[in-house]
Parts: sequence; structure tokens; C-alpha cells
Amino acid sequence: MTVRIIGAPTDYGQDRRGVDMGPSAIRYAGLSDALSSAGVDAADAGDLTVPRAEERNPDARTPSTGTAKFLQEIEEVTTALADRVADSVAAGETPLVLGGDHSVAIGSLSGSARDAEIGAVWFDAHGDYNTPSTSPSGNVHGMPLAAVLGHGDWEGVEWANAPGLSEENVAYVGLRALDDSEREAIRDSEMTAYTMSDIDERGITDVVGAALTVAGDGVDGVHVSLDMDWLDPTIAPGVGTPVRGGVTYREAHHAMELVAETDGVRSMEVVEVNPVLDESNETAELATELVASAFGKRIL
Ligand code: 6HN
Ligand code: MN
Ligand code: MN
Ligand code: MN
Repeated sequence: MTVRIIGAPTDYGQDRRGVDMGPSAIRYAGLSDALSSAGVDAADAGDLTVPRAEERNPDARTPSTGTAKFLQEIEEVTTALADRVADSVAAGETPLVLGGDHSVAIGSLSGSARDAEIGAVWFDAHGDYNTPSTSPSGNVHGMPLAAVLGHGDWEGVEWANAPGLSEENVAYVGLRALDDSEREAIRDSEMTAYTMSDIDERGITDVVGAALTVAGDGVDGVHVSLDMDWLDPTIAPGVGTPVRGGVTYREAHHAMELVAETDGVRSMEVVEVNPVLDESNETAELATELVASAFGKRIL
């Protein structure tokens, strides 16, 4: 298996600078060696070119209703990323996108879903299902699933849609911080949502197995989206929107081992690593370890 590393050093999707250094921090933490130890060939395509946020105007183009900051920049980055991801899949590789904030998922998902039907497993504290008019922040990292699924007021933002992904093949794992209108929208949707309470009650093995089944049902492959704020902030402090009560180190590793056991993983991303907020690069190191587990690294 060849894993194609694609860096997406962008922070347009949220307010805290530094997450654009995520791809460097993850590589510095030993990503290619970790992938080699998992027995896969790692091929690094380098980073997308992303202009610095200070050089751009967050309001250059907003949707007809609501707020979505840096939308034009996010279109530039994610449409370029979608092409890279789609090319990698077409070449028989498995693309691994390094964020960057979670807005990069718009590119990963629409690229992975080009000419195919896919599902997605969303490992995250957050639902990322706000729309420009429901978002409390205007930050697009809280909206990528709504954007790709075409949920809400995305007039003029059709470039973000991923018609090959449908709600019934999306499963969340580990939710614990939803905005009120987002909670209602998730309840009204066809998506499957497993919260931290579900993990408490059923255990990580059962929940992740169920999520992978939902995502993989009747599709060509599954996209795995790993937001590092899914983990408890005591072990992953280097994220912009930490939430107490996340999964443990062992739960996270086991979840990624279960991902590796399904042969349907088509694409993956690891996002929201912010080295400026991190402690001695430990969140980037953990991201690296978890990616290795997701691609088959075993203790024995
Ligand atoms: N993430 N729900 C909040 C918002 O601003 O929409 C937080 C989103 C966090 C997004 O962590 O990828
Ligand atoms: Mn997220
Ligand atoms: Mn999150
Ligand atoms: Mn379907």
C-alpha cells in the first residue's frame, strides 16, 4: 500500500494562528518512519501553497446569508486539495491529508468522493455541521460536513459539495460539544452520531465497529477524519478548541487499530494540530502514532 502524504498548511477555518504549522510538526514528529513501521510505503507530495492569512481579507466573499470567514481562500485551498486527493486515489494510493484546521475536510471529502460513493467516520469532539447562518463563530472549521453534504444556506458555495457522500454513510464518534442549532440539525439528519456517553456505555470497540459499518455500507470506500481535539486535552493539548472529557490514549489507539482492520479505507486526514499551543510537540507525536495504528502498526 502506498500512502500519499499531502500537507494542507491552512488556518483560514478558525481564529487561532499556528494550526497552519501542523503539517511541519507532524512530519517532524517522525511521520514517514512511523508509516514505514506500519509496513506501508510513504510518499510525501509536500504541502499545498497557502498564502498567509494576514495578506488576505476574511470578508472578501461571504455567503448570501450568515458568516463564513475566509471563504474565498478556503475555496482556493480546498479545490486544489480535492484535485490532489482525487489524483492520488485514481493512482491507486491512499491519500493522507495533514491539516491545517478542519476546513481542509471539504477538499479531502470532495476529492475522495470524485466519481465514487464514499462514507465518512468523523472522530471529533465537535459536530462540524454548522452553516454560515447558524455558526456562532463564522469559522469554517465548524462547518465542513454541512458544506460537503449541502446542508444549509450554501448558495454560491456549490464548489464545496461532495455529491458522492450522503448523510446515511456519515458516522460521528466521540461527540461532546455541539451548538444548540447544530445538535438539532444532527438529530434531524440521516447521520449516525455516537457521543462520548455512547463510548462510556458500549465501549470503544463496539462504537467504532458500528461507525465503520454505517460508513462502509454500500459505498466504494470510507474517509477517516481524525480531529485531534477528539482526544482528551490532557494528552492532546495542542489544539485550538479543546474540550474536556475526550477519549484516552488506549481508546484512541484501539479505534485506529479497528480502522486498520477494515480494508475499505480510501482516504484519511489528521487535523487541528496547533504547534503554538502544544507542549513539546506531543500532540503532533500522538497524531503520528495514531496514523501509524490506522495504517496497520501492531504491537506484536
Ligand atoms: N473543529 N462549534 C464551534 C463553531 O465555531 O462552530 C466549534 C467548532 C470546532 C471545529 O474543532 O474542527
Ligand atoms: Mn473538527
Ligand atoms: Mn473538533
Ligand atoms: Mn448512499
